[in-house]
Amino acid sequence: MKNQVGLYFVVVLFTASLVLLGVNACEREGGDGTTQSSQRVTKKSGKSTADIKVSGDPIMAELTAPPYVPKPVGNREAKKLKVEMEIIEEVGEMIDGVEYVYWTFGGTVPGSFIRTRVGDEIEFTLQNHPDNKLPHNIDLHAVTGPGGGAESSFIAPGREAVFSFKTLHPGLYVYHCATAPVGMHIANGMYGLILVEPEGGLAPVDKEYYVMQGDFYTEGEYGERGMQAFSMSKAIKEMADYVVFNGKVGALLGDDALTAKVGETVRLFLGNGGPNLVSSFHIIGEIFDRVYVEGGTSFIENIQTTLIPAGGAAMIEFKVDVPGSLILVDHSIFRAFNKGALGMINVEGEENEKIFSGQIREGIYLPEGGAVQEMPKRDRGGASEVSAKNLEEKIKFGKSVYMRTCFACHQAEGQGIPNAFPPLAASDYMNGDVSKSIDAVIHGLEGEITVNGVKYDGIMPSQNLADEEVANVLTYIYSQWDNDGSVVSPEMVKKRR
Ligand code: HEC
Ligand SMILES: [Cu+2]
Repeated sequence: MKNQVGLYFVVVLFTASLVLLGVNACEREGGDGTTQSSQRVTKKSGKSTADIKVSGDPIMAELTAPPYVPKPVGNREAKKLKVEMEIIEEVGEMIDGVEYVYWTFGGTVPGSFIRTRVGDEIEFTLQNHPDNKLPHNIDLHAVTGPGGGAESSFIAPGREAVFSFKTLHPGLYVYHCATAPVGMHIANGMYGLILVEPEGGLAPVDKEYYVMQGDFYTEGEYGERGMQAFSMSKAIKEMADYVVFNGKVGALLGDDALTAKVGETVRLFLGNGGPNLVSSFHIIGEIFDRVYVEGGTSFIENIQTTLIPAGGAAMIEFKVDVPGSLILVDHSIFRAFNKGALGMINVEGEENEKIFSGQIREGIYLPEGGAVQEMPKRDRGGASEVSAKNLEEKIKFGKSVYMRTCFACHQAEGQGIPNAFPPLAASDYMNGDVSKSIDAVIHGLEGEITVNGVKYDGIMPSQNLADEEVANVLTYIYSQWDNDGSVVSPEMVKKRR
């Protein structure tokens, strides 16, 4: 926090120059914004969207925290819509055991979802909580006007600013803080989405969700415990430690996974806050029926992976046809399995063999040959991990190792994946013999094994973990999912090396 005093002056200076630049660049260009163009004319009436009249009393906008979105706009007339949003700087968890100071719009990353329709007149009140340390503002990409509202909304802690704008273009837009250093405010979580529905609303679907990707830069490596400060140097080099959906690792996993039923249509409002990385958004096990490219009004069909630029958005729609887990990833795939860009949609319902048969034939495909592979050595730069003081801490630390190393194969509840990865939940293989479990982790495991009466013939790579990490992760697993509660010590692990 010490350098934030100096930072404050930099912020003020930068913002002042931004204001100047903004005015120079945008002054008078577009005039009152009523210029006719095909995009700005409503389909129904052929009128310029700037001329749409608002009717009735002003209404308060419903704002929602991710992954939820407000009720659809539907058929309603254009209105005066009041949006009230509070900026909150708060400590949150990036992944179990790793704390981070997030700067947020509305207390969440991404910030509250705003839902409007074209022609609405929005009266935006931005409040900067008195306990915050820094001034902030908001630049909404849905705004036609200088800085997207940034200059009009620049406020110190304990103050509020009110400005208004009319939504001229339907689409899905990013909003973000634009206070200098802009990159840092965005890197700390200051972004969200605002949807401007076309006249008459979007077509109805069964489920709608709000998912936004972001990259984070911490002083410590991925998973290094404790309070982690923002790293400006890594951010400048674009070396992200975390790439996540909805602000943290696992925000859309386990109990927080999204849900749908077979036969339902799903619409995802996707955004990418950046600050740096472009997302190759993909869902393992699904093809997008429609993608509203870059959040605009035209769509393309039958898409596998869609690019979402930093500071951009996309709207995707698909029908879920078979039950199972669909996996949301950034298909720049190390981000998914090593930096956190992983989410899940659990689909419930009847199997449909015509669409997906499950397994017909089992065989092993080993492109790299049959040898057990080693995970690359992790260099912690000499930094030593904090040791667990008691059983509770062992389990807590163990869970964090599990979520970053074992989870991708053995799954969140240790249930494994049929025919590929054996379960660790109620595993008779594990509960029979602690040393066999230790061996599997430190030496890897291959060849046919039987777990709870089912044969597996896969390869588990040896995991490059310290003795204490192995002890903790196994103690965690033994404490969960109907396992026998064995406690594994670093000494026991050392003996098996
Ligand atoms: C890349 C995928 C992968 C990862 C990551 C992985 N495993 Fe495994 N694991 C496997 C496979 C495959 C087997 C079965 C090997 C065989 O068939 O011989 C297995 C087997 C096991 C077994 C014995 C069988 C059972 O179900 O009880 C244990 C215990 C185990 N893994 C623990 C772990 C732990 C702990 C971690 C994390 C530190 C981990 N694994 C990470 C793929 C993985
Ligand atoms: Cu800010």
